[in-house]
Amino acid sequence: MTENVHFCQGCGVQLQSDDPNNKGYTPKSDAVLCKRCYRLTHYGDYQQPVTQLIETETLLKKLSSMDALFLWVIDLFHLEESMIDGLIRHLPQKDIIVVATKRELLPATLSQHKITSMIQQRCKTSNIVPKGIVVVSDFGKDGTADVFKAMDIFRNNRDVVVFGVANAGKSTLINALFPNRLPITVSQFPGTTIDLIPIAQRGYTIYDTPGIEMRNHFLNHLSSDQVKILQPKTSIRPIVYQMSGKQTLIIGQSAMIHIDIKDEVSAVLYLPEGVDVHRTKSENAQSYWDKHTSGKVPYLQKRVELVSHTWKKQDAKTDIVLMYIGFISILGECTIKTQAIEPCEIFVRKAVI
Ligand SMILES: Nc1nc2c(ncn2[C@@H]2O[C@H](COP(=O)(O)OP(=O)(O)OP(=O)(O)O)[C@@H](O)[C@H]2O)c(=O)[nH]1
Ligand SMILES: [Mg+2]
Repeated sequence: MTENVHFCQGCGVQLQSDDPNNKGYTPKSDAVLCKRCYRLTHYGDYQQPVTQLIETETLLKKLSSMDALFLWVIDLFHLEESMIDGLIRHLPQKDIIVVATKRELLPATLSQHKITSMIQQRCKTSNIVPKGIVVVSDFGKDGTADVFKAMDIFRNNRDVVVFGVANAGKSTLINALFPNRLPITVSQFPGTTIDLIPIAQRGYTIYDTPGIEMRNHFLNHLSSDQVKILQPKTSIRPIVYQMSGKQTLIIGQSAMIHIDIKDEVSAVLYLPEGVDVHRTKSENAQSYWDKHTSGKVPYLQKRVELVSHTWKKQDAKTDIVLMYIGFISILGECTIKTQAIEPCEIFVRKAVI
């Protein structure tokens, strides 16, 4: 006789009562949530999964074998971080709808048209041609009707797979689409959903999936208070600096951005409130970094080496992206050198706003 196998409705893991230190543990035989999801939901107590249950390659292979409509969830504030290396190679010939979440974090003045063309442009760079783009906002309070409309048009009797990088807002979106069922566990940390969660709906199944590419995620190096700061719930207020000469922006205890300016530059900072920013003359940057950045957000518990990079500024308006933190738009002629702690990745792109 085979034992009944049950799966956690919060994260998708197989439930077990044998090993308290392993995934899926629950002391109760009739539980619907594993202990981790239970504690996370009721006490906000997050325990990182020991290892990713499904490797990214294996997950993408599994997804590619499914005959389904694919909803690719991207985080609008972290557009670059939402990209998946070789997506088209992994999911060739699939019907993909982009669902962009967290719209309310970007300025309200940014038009819907601008947002969709910004996504289209970015997809084009990666040779991705989505069937449609839907923008949702405010934890799915706005835009879910458009998601249903897109599914109705493109589903063609197939199931639906919701996928994307860790923390993009996949599970939050599904909870907003189906508010009357037991919610899937969501959290500010990447790696919350750890296996596929099938949800049977109106004659088809919609699958939540674990986040892709979450190894060495910057947020996993930070305290939960800092992660909360970096996961804002309301609009980011851009801050503008007019700069000239050789100036440095110091971001927490994570990065220094040295800007050598020809005439004048305006820098617009799209960073969550609570991220510590200090502006100084470049000649004073190192001594400020050494003496005053301890405990400035974001920071790691231990000091680590800085990685330096010099960037060629090719566009009139350029964004310096600090992965999982935010971005800084630079308008004007200058050269940019960055120094950042190892898990904080930086790169430069053509400005998106
Ligand atoms: N501001 C804002 N935050 C959101 C929105 N949707 C999700 N979030 C936040 O994003 C974080 C991740 O949400 P999840 O739904 O757990 O993301 P996920 O893609 O399922 O993450 P994994 O399961 O780890 O892959 C949480 O802190 C959410 O509160 C949104 O529309 N706006
Ligand atoms: Mg999830």
